[in-house]
Amino acid sequence: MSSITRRQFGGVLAAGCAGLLLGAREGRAATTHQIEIKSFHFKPERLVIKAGDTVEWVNHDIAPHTATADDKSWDTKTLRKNKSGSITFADAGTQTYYCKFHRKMVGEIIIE
Ligand SMILES: [Cu+2]
Repeated sequence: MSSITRRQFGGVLAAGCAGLLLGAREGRAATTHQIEIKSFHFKPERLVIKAGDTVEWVNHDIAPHTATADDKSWDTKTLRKNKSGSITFADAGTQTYYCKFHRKMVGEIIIE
């Protein structure tokens, strides 16, 4: 599936079948990883994924939260209680992020 473009990839993800998609890079199945937001923490705070994988944040707190890249390159926008937001990471690297409402809430995603 190396010919698939990032835009097409994102479009298909939006259709809700992320778990069945092939990774853009290696022809393997892309995975969706879940990070729970509980008690003003991202759980896990540090997550290792593969390029092409998706991360879904689910907010279990009453307070609204976000997962916002330190470099502002991506943002789940505001997640209210029991809402979730997903970001797909196409490129290898390290992404650090925080919650816009609670600056002490931080997390890290390592994309291999
Ligand atoms: Cu927050």
